[in-house]
Amino acid sequence: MKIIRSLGLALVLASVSCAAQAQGKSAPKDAVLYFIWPQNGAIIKGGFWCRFGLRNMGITHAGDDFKNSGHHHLLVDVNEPLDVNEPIPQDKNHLHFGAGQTEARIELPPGKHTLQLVLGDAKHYPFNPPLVSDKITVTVR
Ligand SMILES: [Cu+2]
Repeated sequence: MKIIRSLGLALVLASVSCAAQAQGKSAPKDAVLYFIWPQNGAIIKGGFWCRFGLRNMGITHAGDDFKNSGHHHLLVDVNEPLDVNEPIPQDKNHLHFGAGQTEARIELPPGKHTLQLVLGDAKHYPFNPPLVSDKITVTVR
């Protein structure tokens, strides 16, 4: 009886650790993701160079599985929260920079837009908890 009970516990523990692995890796506690440019509230004419800042972690190509590193993603006008159990979507609102870019030329229609950076791992999963920048608002004239 005792053996069966502890076997059951072992199975529970095994499935818990599997679930933890399916989610993103954890980023270093002192990692910071931020916008170098633009700044919150910026008023921009036409296209602009968006510059991505990252402290205490490294930038790699998508697919390169190195410790404490990842690649940038820019979320444009995204309001839904990120799901750490799913890869970051790939569409016109979720831009991937899998070649290790740290800046990008961005063209947006006139009006207010929100921008947010998210670091993704080799397989495009957010870290867990997600490493994100502040969400900033810019106005394109
Ligand atoms: Cu990606």
